[in-house]
Amino acid sequence: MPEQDVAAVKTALKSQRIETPSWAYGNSGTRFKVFAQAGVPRTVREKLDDAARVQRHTGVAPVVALHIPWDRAGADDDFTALASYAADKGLRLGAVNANVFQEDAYKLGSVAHPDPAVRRKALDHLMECVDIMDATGSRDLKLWFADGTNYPGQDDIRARQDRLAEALSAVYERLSEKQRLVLEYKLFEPAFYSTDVPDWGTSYAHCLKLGPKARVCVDTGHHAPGTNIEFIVAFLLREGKLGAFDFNSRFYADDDLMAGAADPFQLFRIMYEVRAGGGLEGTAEERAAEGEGPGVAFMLDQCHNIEPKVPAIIRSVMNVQEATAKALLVDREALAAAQRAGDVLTANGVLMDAFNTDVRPLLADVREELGADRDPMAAYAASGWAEAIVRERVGGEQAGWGA
Ligand code: AOS
Ligand code: ZN
Ligand code: ZN
Repeated sequence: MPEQDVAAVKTALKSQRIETPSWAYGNSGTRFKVFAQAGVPRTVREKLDDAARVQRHTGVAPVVALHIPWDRAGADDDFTALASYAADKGLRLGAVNANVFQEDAYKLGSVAHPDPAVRRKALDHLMECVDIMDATGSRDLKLWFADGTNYPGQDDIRARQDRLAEALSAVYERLSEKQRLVLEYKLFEPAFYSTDVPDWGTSYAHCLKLGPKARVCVDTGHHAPGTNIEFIVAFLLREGKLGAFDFNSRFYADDDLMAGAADPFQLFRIMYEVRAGGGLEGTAEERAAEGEGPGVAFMLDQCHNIEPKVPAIIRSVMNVQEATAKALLVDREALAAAQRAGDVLTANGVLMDAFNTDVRPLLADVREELGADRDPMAAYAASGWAEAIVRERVGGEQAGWGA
């Protein structure tokens, strides 16, 4: 590869920002059991301390997504102070994830609930999340609704869409010009008959009506098996409606395993479509700048139930980077020529050549140039952090998935 091309690939890799989820640092589990790990954060600040380690070793993960109420900032809920704490650690606070699924009131849904009092309660929480975004400087409000029904006839599917649209529109109006909402879809679970935002088309249709500050969030674990996620990505980017990823791996349903662990080839195909759609262009600042800008947020949304959490997150960041590097190595000119010529095998070969390239040495150079570690996993293991947190973090328990 010519030297100037290598330089361009490195520049793109250095400007990528991978956002880690605060909840991945805490205890989580399956519906059967939460296996508590020693040394997990007891406070949101300790989650940021762990995130700072991930950033120190990788150099591309300086953003941390929050979850409200799991990440209450403290007795006084001072999110401005939390943002400065993050800044002192070389981090910034990212997407604010709302939670309208963990209270008894939400048994039959939140913003689509048949009872207006429950809808009001849910909307109040979403508005509070925007207040928090004002304090933290976060751009994105991430909305995932557990709303749906378990039985045919349980509720009116069309009326639920009307209620959902009403809430979304109220939240949209509350956003500043620099803020966005990203609407996540999920095929099923916890609802098993109908889900109110089950797929990208539903999310897209709502976002289109809302306006330019509303985008779709693609969680890679939220589709039927066999779904071509890269097609969804290509389509949404083309329409200017791809807002964010929740990266994770799945073998069966919403497994929330480490990104790139189950199917690195799929992650590569997704990242190739991101690249082809212009999602890797510009500087990190340009992409993070404003509500109506082009920025796609590369977030992780995963739970580390049996593996140690900080290195699992480091591994996930590296896996996303590897897929990105391979996507950037695709020889677009050769690919376009083969496609024009209808040369199926050559076109496929161009993609496979990039996928089969060992990008680890390139990424080691990128990290070194960023002042991070060539081998983040080894550097973390040698750092003593894992032992220190077990020694120091005694007592206390942070709320989180299943905890
Ligand atoms: C739930 O299945 C979704 O993936 C959510 O994005 C996510 O896990 C949640 O927002 C964390 O609160
Ligand atoms: Zn998600
Ligand atoms: Zn999920």
